[in-house]
Amino acid sequence: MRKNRGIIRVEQVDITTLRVDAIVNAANRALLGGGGVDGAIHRAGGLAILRACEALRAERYPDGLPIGEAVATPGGELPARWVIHTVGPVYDQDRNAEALLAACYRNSLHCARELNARTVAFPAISTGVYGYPKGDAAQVAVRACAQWIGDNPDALLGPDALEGIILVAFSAADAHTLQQALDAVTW
Ligand code: AR6
Repeated sequence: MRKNRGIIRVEQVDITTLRVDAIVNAANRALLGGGGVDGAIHRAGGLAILRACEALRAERYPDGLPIGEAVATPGGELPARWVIHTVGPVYDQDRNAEALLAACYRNSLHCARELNARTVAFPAISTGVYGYPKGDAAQVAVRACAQWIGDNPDALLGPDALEGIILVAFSAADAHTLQQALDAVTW
């Protein structure tokens, strides 16, 4: 398992600038944009993302995307090919916030594999408007990704093998928090 450690890494960057196969969006259940990283992704990706989200709402999620689930749209004008939209828990409102946050990471990675994405980048889901404490959220993120890799060894094989999971920090302090969690995880 040790050789798999390098797959997960931390980068301090604006996620909308990343030239990866898929970036994950910390969306809301309506899937129609918002503030924070969601707003930044829709602004940079253009109307193609919004139109795809509207179609998903109409055809698959009339009541909104459930918390913890994930669904993909094209990346529009972003350098990333795909955007995987997931909805994190509101920390002091949703019961089982930890399990729901872990499900966001797990289901987004499943979605990335269905797209044959080799590189996928996550923002720190729920740690902004939704109020999840950053240190706790970093631990959940790192553990969920490490566990997913352990549970899905086939994802690391073949021509479309998963090569990188980037945990994106928007500030130096957030990068430090994520790196500490990554260094501490045992797998
Ligand atoms: N690149 C990377 N990370 C970013 C960027 C960026 N461009 N912008 C913000 N972050 P938030 P949530 C970080 O609030 O807590 C929206 O209105 C930010 O520093 O975007 O899941 C949605 O529509 C923070 O660490 O997402 C929902 O209604 C992290 O992204 C709601 O907010 C997540 O902060 C979702 O709230």
